Amino acid sequence: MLPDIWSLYALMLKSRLFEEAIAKLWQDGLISGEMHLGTGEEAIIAGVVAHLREGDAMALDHRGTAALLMRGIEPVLILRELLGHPGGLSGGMGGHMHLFSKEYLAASSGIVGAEGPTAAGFALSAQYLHPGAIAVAFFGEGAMNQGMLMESMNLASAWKLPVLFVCKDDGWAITTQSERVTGGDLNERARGLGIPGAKVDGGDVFEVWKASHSAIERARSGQGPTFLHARCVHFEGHFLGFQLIRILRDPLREMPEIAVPLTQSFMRPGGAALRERLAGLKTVMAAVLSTLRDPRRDPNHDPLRRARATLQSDPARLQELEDQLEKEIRDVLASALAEVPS
Ligand SMILES: Cc1ncc(C[n+]2csc(CCOP(=O)(O)OP(=O)(O)O)c2C)c(N)n1
Repeated sequence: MLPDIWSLYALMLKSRLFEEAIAKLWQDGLISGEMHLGTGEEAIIAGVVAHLREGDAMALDHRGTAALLMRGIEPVLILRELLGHPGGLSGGMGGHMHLFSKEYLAASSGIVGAEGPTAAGFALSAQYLHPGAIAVAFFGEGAMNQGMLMESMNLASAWKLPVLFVCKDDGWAITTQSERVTGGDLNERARGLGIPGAKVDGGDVFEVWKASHSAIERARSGQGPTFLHARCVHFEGHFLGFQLIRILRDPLREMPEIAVPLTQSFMRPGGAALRERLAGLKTVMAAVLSTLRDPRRDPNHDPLRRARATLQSDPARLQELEDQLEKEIRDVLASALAEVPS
């Protein structure tokens, strides 16, 4: 079986356009609070979600919007939710981190690692009540250091639960570089629990599609869980307005904001010894300089760009698809905003 390249690209592009619209609403102040987008994860989500069918479940993290949209949930319901409208997916009370759909058996949570128990619970119920159905857990690599995810993977293995554990690894947990706080190799860790693992390029939707195809077939046929480790890049950093990303994009504007308070605290009389101050300064400068080689600066990591390159042989069809999806998202936006009091 081969993937349908056009429909995978359509899923990814729709999600990107939708999240770009969300970013604009957030920047305009219409969405309050933090906003974690999944831009950069589209190939992972599309490559997995394309295999789901009725009765399958999804447990999502704080970047759940793309998966819900790709699964088929009405985008207007999601937007209304983010806008705090009572007609939203969770009655306007959940916001972007607490999105639920009973119809599609999907639940998101802002508690890092909670995707593990949620997916294992869905899968346990499927094993008894709907054999052949499966559950997917999407989480970041930071969640791999959370106990409850490990406990769920252990039980999923022991009970041969039909789960696909998908680790979307961008290398960062907010401002912590995950390699500094992670022991060993994540696939080895899964294997230690008796779960076979695969490493894939999370920017390549076809690779993700192929790996998740066999993992999901394995789960459907009662052979138990699989762990998929997919590297990706979060182009917006941890959340919208993330300072390191602002520095990457506009260093001349952002640097004075850092340099002035940094100089003031360095020069302040009293307090830490000069040696300690210099060490602190060195750490901050190293963080800023590391942004020069940051993969988030490189558009070649963009999964959409990579998928699009494979479709260039039919430019007319590509244009038609892109125009149609842009119109669809414009209409969604207009319809959600029409109900928001100005
Ligand atoms: C149990 C728990 N601990 C800490 C946090 C605070 N927190 C929110 S997001 C995040 C980083 C998660 O990193 P990762 O799992 O790699 O996901 P990413 O944000 O990179 O997609 C942390 C520590 C939380 N929400 N829940």
